[in-house]
Amino acid sequence: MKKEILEILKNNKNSFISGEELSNKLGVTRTAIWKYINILKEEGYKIESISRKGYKLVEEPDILSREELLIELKLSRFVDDIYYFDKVDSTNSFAKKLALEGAKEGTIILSNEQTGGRGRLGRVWISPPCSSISMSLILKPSIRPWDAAKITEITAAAVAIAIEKVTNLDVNIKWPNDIIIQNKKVCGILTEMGAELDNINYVIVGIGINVNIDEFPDEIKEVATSLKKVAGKEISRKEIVINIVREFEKLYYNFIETGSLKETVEICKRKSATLGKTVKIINKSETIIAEAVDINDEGELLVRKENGEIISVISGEVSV
Ligand code: BT5
Repeated sequence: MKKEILEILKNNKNSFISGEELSNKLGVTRTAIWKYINILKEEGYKIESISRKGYKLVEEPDILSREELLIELKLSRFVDDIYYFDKVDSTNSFAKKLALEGAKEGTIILSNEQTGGRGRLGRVWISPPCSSISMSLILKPSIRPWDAAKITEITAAAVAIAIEKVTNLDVNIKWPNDIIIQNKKVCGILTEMGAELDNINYVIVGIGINVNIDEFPDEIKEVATSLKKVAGKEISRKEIVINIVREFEKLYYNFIETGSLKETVEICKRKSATLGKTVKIINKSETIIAEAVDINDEGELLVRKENGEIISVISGEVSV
């Protein structure tokens, strides 16, 4: 009911709608309407109420509620359902649990705060309350397990474009999973999957973004930045999330339906912070120093080794 009331208020933003009209439209009492209006006000929505005129939405807070996002993304082809938590250990861990219980592709999990946010290889991802985005997408693509790395690139391209659209900042992608601005990390992506030998059961894409963080802990303050720090002003988390989903679904369905990564690769190349640099590739068995020369149509990084040989890298640790 809260979602329906909010949707009507948003559609009539800055004009009054009477309690009677709301109660007729939604088939509930005016007291019930009043109760939900008060809940919305407590959440930060500025709603004017004048007797005989009704209610008018004047200002919306930057909150990532399920209702708010479902309304904004109702035309999305991708979104099936949205879970929103105030606090969770890790949205990726929660998404995995849901995926195993049968959640559909297009289920999105968001949390205002993570207490056990994870990076790759068991590393810690710091996601403080109110100022970061922690989100995970559940995907159930019919692709081969070795193609799952492409999902990371699709996500990186989508996040880069979404951040640029909302902030106008110049964003770069550090292959394969970091989004950086002015050489500092603003977003990390963690792709995990449940698969059999030749069949994927689910893919979870986790996205962590530093949006309005003012200060970072000592361990990461040299390497991390936030959108607010670079833009010099608060950035709407809601706008970023909405734009990520919109950009992601374009690139994702394009890949799923045509098998082509063309658009994603084009974005990853254009925004690359890796190409042309000397990189260190750390695999389980060896460390290679090489020059990053290209990203091929499959999204693999092509590097030239010191002996001139060019090899492709599918995923792994790459440091510039
Ligand atoms: C990543 O790992 O960059 C993937 C981060 C994915 C986080 C999302 S949040 C939603 C979802 N749920 C989760 O539990 N995780 C995902 P990696 O490339 O391994 O980088 C981790 C390293 O980045 C750490 O070892 C720190 O050095 C650094 N780091 C940690 N928190 C950071 C932050 N907030 N901003 C920038 N760097 C950070």
